Amino acid sequence: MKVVALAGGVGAGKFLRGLVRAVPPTDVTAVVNTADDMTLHGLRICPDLDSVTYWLAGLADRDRGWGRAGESFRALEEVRGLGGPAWFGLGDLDLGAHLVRTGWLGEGASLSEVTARLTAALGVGVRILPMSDEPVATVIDSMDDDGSGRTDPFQVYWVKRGARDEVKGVRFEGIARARPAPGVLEAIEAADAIVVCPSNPVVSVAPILAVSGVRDAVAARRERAAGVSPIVGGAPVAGMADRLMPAVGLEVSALGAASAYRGLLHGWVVDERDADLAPRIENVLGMRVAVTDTIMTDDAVAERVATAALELATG
Ligand code: FO1
Repeated sequence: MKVVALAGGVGAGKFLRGLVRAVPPTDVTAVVNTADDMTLHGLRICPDLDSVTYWLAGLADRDRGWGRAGESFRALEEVRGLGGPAWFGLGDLDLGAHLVRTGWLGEGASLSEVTARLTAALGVGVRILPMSDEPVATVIDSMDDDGSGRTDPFQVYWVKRGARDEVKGVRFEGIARARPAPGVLEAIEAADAIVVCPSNPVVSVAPILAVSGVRDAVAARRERAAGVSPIVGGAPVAGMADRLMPAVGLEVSALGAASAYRGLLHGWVVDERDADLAPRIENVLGMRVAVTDTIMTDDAVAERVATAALELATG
């Protein structure tokens, strides 16, 4: 069964570890958000591509969610001591990927080619595709504590400023010029199942869908498409979706997250704690709902979540 997963960072990484227990890894294509990417110290950093890669390679730090297990931060401390920007936690092992990626991009390789080489080197069987080879940057328009308007790149809003600013709007700079990376549309068209990972609907999945042709390609396969709620009991399992969803008119609930995919998905997996929302999701949004434990504390739980999503997508 050929499966396409639309993926952000941590939630997607955990989910994909379960998905590859339910179907062979070589049957899975993950289309990953790149709008969180940034350049720092001259290095191209792709947090969601790296999170998904590290989780699937068995190298992720399970507790922290992002970055590598067994990581050290000696280079970062040196940067701090030298007076450089040290607000973004680049670990020593993680830096290896950024160095190699930046070098290959500088030699003219596309982000897709670089990603294929990195994932092969780390033994990842899933085909991991960036949503686009062209750069797209999420920009957050917000209001700070003293009422002044601000505009920040996503990682500055989230990591440097700790998501403390009141979000007024979310934009994806460069999206109009971004074409789907090679293989993205073809994979969606050929998929037996399309699954939206439990990722942030506003800054992880929305940019993927906003790449030219992707939303239409998914909508055309709606009967084969299902998603997993990243919101459980009215709060995100990880990340800052609760700060961002209201800014784009979405309620912070499993229903609100589902409504981001109105007309796109046939099924929606919610946590047991949100079982009471199932009738409204079915009646208002026309989606079939599966209820299960979606807190992916280990790969066995993630496999059950993935199986529920696959059943909805193919049933
Ligand atoms: N998240 C943090 O909260 N603090 C960090 O210092 C940080 C560093 C970092 C380095 C590499 C990387 O791939 C991800 C990193 N993240 C960090 C996670 C990242 O900011 C976001 O969680 C994702 O972009 C959202 O999917």
